[in-house]
Amino acid sequence: MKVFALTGAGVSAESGLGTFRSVDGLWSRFDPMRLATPEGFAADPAAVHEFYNLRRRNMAAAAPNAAHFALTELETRLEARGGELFLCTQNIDDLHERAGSRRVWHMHGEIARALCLHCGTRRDWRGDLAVELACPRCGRAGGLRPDVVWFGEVPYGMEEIEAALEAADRFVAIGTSGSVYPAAGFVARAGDLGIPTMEVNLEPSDVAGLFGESLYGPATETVPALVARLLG
Ligand code: BV8
Repeated sequence: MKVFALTGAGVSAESGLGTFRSVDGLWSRFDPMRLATPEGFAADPAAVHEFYNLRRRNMAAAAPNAAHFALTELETRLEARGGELFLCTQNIDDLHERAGSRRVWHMHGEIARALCLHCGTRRDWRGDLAVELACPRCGRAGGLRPDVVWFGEVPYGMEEIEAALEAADRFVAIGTSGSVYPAAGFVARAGDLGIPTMEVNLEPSDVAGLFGESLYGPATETVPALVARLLG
């Protein structure tokens, strides 16, 4: 069986990382158009670096939770049966990897990587970023940014994601509000392909009506239950 799992901030919520659209969420306290767009970075790179430096430190201090570990077990057990888990995450944290997931598709990039706008180099970067830092590759300062996909930028790996959707036997969305595209459109694509779909979330998302099934509750309870059900 091939499972396509799309995860969002809700899968990391119980690890203590903030979500975006909850009442006290990130976008209620910080303006995404000022801090998560290329224009915002060009206008005030120091403010953007401060925003991501805080989140990168929070991520380093956080630990994976039972939902992350359950998805690692699903990956291992499906592969043992000749199946596959395509784990596509909107999250920029590394909690799936730290829980042992081996193939994680970060369609919105990774906060622990940096991109140099001068030379295009991408590399792991776990410390703070700052305007005055020079790129280790080209030596120029002022061009390092978090290697994440901002609003108005093209998500990573859309061709591979489409191929994985077409090959999937199941589509599951976990911990996402279904409010940002193209990720929020994946369930509609799965429906067009005739793939059974399930929403696993704390509450109905913006696209809840497009799912064939749903399982509501905290991810640390619902995701292990989902995995047990998928593995029969
Ligand atoms: C694109 C990375 C073209 C950075 C993010 C006008 C101008 C420009 C663009 C647009 C426009 N109108 C529309 C667009 C497109 C735009 C968009 O969708 N805008 C929205 C606002 C309408 N999209 C883009 O710009 C994208 N690019 O369109 O390029 C293109 C497209 C296709 C092909 C070629 C070209 C790029 C968008 C990426 C932005 N980057 N993140 C960073 O992290 O700082 S977005 C960010 O928010 C996430 O990555 C995620 O994608 C999105 C939603 O977040 P969620 O993960 O869903 O989190 P949220 O808080 O919203 O929800 C959490 C859920 O968990 C809730 O439902 C909650 O109930 C649940 N939950 C909470 N606790 C728990 C729980 N569930 C279980 N257990 C719990 N304990």
